[in-house]
Amino acid sequence: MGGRVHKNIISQVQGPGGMPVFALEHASGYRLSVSEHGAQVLSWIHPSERELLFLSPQAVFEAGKAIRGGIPIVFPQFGKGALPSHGFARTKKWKVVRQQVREDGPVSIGFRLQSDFSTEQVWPHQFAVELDVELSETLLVVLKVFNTGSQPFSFNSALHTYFAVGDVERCAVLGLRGADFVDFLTGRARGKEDATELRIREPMDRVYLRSPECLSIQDRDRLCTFKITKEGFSDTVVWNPGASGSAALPDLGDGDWRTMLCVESGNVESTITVLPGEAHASAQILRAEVEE
Ligand code: TA6
Repeated sequence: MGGRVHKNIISQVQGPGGMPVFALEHASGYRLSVSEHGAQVLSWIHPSERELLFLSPQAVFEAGKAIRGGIPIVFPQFGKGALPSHGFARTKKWKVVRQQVREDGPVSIGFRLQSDFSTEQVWPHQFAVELDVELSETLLVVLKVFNTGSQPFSFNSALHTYFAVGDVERCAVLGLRGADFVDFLTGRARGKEDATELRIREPMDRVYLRSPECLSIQDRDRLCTFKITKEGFSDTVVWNPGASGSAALPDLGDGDWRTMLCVESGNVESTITVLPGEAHASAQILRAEVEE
């Protein structure tokens, strides 16, 4: 008697806080949910029913607030600055503009956020951002930024991906050896990564500059390897707050830092400039190799 038969479907459900959430299911058995709020992937589930993304049990689901976990969209600012941390895209309500469910092939959904009076008050540019999420045996996320105004503008962006891990101190990030980095925990001191396997044994908050397009995360606790391939994102952020850092995050429970690791494809130090009428696209593909 085989397991449950999976079909390619998209259904809309009411998520936490009453937020519209779209549930995607692929014939491979991979499942995913993404909220209209922030166009944020909240969950990505392996056919073995294992959750692959971390979503904080203390996450807040309220208009105007950021959800702690999944894949927050960072735009148009990375980190702290003139705008709220990581920009306004992840706290805005996006619009579903595309849904595609073919008999075979990926299942995909597309969201759009465009400038309005409220965004132009804080960021005086006319833009549209589109996010496409495509589920198959991999998870493809594409971020497109359109300049719909008459003046060039520059932005930073990232897919702030929270990977679910068994124990972050038993994980390693591979592929960063030789990359220059900026360490946000030591006053933006610069260094060069010399580890073939980057281990996370203390709080870490680094941006690796011009990082390789292909990286992997080995979770030796849950026997899972994540393969990350990025395009149009020049940098990679590696972040884990540790016990000390998570104490300052009310939406991250004690000890939960141990079961998450952020490896983020982004344009963090490199700023992207888009001319009027033009667009910039960037993408990441995630693949999970789970030892059953
Ligand atoms: O991506 C790393 C980082 O910039 C850290 O410095 C930390 O602030 C993290 O993002 C979370 O930021 P948030 O605004 O979501 O609390």
